[in-house]
Amino acid sequence: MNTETFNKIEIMQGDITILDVDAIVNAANNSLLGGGGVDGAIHRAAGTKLLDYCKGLGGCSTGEAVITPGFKLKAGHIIHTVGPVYSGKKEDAIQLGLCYKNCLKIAVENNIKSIAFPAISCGVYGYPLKDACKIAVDTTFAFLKEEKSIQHVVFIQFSLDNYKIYKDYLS
Ligand code: AR6
Repeated sequence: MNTETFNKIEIMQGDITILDVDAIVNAANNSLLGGGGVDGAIHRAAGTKLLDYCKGLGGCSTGEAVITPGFKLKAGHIIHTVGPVYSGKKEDAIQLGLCYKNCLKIAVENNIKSIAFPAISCGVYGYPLKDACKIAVDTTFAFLKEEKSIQHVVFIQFSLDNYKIYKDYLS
């Protein structure tokens, strides 16, 4: 597995579902009832109790986040957020920034010290990875500057190309 550390921030290449962190983030949809991509992988790895639990949540708006137990995952929690479907408009960036910020806020509220993010919106939802990477990293750095309780943030990329984009930006 490729990995590199920049202070509290670590970038990795691999599968988010196997990470041993306090919380992993799911790039979900508004229904929270599962889907493809990282959402599908997380539901498969966490087991069917996750879907049962999500059915009781009543969905999630774009840019917001909700927390559930991790069930069968090593991670104790899953923070589900819904990224924007990329449209090329200014609001995309605002909503994507809110996803990162709201996940980090929920993490603090739940005493989570380590959290891993996939590239929210960068699969089915079509967000260009370079732009999304900048938003993810800048929003997280700004948050960590103000809020000291989170010790470790992982940005995990499935593909080597995406990993390199994060590595270049952080370097
Ligand atoms: N570990 C880490 N990253 C992953 C994994 C994994 N196991 N699997 C995929 N990725 P996507 P979105 C990467 O499409 O664009 C779902 O159907 C993937 O390569 O999962 O926010 C939901 O239900 C990509 O870089 O999420 C929604 O309907 C990134 O995760 C919709 O897709 C995000 O890709 C959300 O679309």
